[in-house]
Amino acid sequence: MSRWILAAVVVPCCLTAQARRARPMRPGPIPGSEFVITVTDEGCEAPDQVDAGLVNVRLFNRSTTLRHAEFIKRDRLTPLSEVRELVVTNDRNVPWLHALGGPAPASPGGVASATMVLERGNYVLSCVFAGTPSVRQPFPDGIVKELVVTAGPGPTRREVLPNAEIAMRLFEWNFVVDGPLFAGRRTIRVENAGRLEHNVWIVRLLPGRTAEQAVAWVTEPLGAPPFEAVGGATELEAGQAINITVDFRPGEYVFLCTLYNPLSRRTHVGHGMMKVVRVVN
Ligand SMILES: [Cu+2]
Repeated sequence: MSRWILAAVVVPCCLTAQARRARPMRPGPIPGSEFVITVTDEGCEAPDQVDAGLVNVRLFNRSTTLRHAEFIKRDRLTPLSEVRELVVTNDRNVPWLHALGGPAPASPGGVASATMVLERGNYVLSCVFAGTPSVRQPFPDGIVKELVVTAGPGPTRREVLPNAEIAMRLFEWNFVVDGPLFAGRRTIRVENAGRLEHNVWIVRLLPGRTAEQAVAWVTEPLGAPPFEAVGGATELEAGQAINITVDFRPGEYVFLCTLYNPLSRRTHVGHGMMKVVRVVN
């Protein structure tokens, strides 16, 4: 039995047993619920319920490939199997699925973090391989999960994202970042100011590797990537924003939008949606 078939049989029952309600509040000065996702080659372990409002998401990548996590709100209670098919085939151009972002991507052994505002409703959480959307590959069943965002015990109020020290705007076809990037742990507000959906990968080039090689890899991910992925935001629909936290070291980084444009049959990075940034002390 292949590993993928074995995963499809074994993982769902394990995940059901391990699924739990997220802790409602974390102590200390950081507001919001804590939401921990652990991704392996066999599936994705995460809470199946969380309180509405601010949610601090951390993605631990225990798999052997780049991984990210997408929060997708759904207005219609379509069976998960149908939603899953839309997600894994990247055929998501339906008005009842809303891409609200999430942490992206983390290299194997790495962590990616994001803070989001989630409204009440029914969602799916997708932890599919963070590669070019046009690449078809096997997916274990547990890689796309149901998530319910509930009203929570406290008073209902409209939550807003905390202030961030750096702002990044995404649009067709570039990124704008306010001010220089210095080494250290930075919080970035990522906002989709464009008309189309966009994402951002933040990658640190390995020594001797180039931005052109990074672009080539996300377009056709063959072999080991020429970079270390350190974070970013998964697909955001127009007008959406999340905060991400990234640990920067001095060096050369590239911002990339890896989404696929079915009209032009090119990735957004193929339209020029990439930016090279040098991080200094
Ligand atoms: Cu884009």
